[in-house]
Amino acid sequence: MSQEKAALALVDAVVSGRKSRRDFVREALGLGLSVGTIGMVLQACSAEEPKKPDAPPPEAQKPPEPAPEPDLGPIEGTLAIYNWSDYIAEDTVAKFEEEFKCKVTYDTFESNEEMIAKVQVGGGGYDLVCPSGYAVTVMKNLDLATRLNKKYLPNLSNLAPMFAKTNFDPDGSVTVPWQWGITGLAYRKDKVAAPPDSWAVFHDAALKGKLTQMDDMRDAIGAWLKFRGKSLNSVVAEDLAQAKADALQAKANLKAYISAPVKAQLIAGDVFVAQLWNGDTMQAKVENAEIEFAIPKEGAAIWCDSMLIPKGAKNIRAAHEFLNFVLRPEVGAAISDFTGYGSPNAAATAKMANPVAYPSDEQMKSLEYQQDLAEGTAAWDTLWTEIKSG
Ligand code: N2P
Repeated sequence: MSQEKAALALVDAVVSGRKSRRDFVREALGLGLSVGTIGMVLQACSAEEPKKPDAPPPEAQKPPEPAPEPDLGPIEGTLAIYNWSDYIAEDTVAKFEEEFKCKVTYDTFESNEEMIAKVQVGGGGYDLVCPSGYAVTVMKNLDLATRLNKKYLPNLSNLAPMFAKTNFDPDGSVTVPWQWGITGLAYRKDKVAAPPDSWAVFHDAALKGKLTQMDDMRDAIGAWLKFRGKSLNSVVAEDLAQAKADALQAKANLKAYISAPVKAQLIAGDVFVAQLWNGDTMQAKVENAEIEFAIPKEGAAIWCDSMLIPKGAKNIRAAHEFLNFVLRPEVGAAISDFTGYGSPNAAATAKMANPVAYPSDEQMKSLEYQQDLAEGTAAWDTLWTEIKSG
């Protein structure tokens, strides 16, 4: 059978219910279908599920009783965590290992796409990963998320109300918020004539070779959409074409597309202005007081990253214990003190000397949450490939 026929047969099997969503994802990946396409098919399946003819009218239906969560066994001896780099206090893992007698392996990634690609193929055997909001939606659609057992998470009550219910996981059934932040501009105030206040700084040829944008599709393209007053979640063809033109014009001035590791170059003075997240900028500022952070006047991305137990995780009890541990006020405060990001944990925030204040209503007007691009993902993937190779 040709690749195309095999793909069509596979889609037919999942649509008609002959194949489980999980088997579909595994086989579709084997056939080389992109994450975006797989997500689209699964979404379409849920949207098209036929109504049973004998089902009572919706108003007569009671909400389904959630099945009681089975008890988790005793804590396992190991726990595998996959998180963004520089995103935890230096002693968090050691303290957990000592108290719970559980050995932690801790790997890091630099983008949601990198993390999802690895988890999809079962790589790493991770028990906890940390997707951004839009990536939680992607992982849910790919059936990659494990339902949490809240009996083991009493410290969830420490979350600030706005993080206890997020738009990507409204009942908190698969995520525990980790940190929230903003993607803006990190700059060396001693190296630029005036503080940058616009994404247009990357079009300034006078700074050629001293500029970097993030090696992250959502952040790099999103900035150019905001620059033109568009949504950073836009999938409109003309918006994307303009973003491509703006991105390529900027690329001529860029030293590199680089994310968290740019901190060293800012500290050394090899880079003057970098697109970067607020917390990583604050970490760099600890090393060099000339580093500042600005939110461009056209607006920027705000996001909340959350911990999630991927399907296939082996150490479920240990994962729950770790989540409940980091929800303790003092542990959460130590994490945000190190990362420089905002804590979704109200009890932790109350313990911090200099917590990141949640943006005011006025500031929120120019900030926008990243959302799953759904059927627009493929166009963004192509655009990003064209920009990077252009
Ligand atoms: C970690 C920053 C991760 C934030 N260095 C990305 N949402």
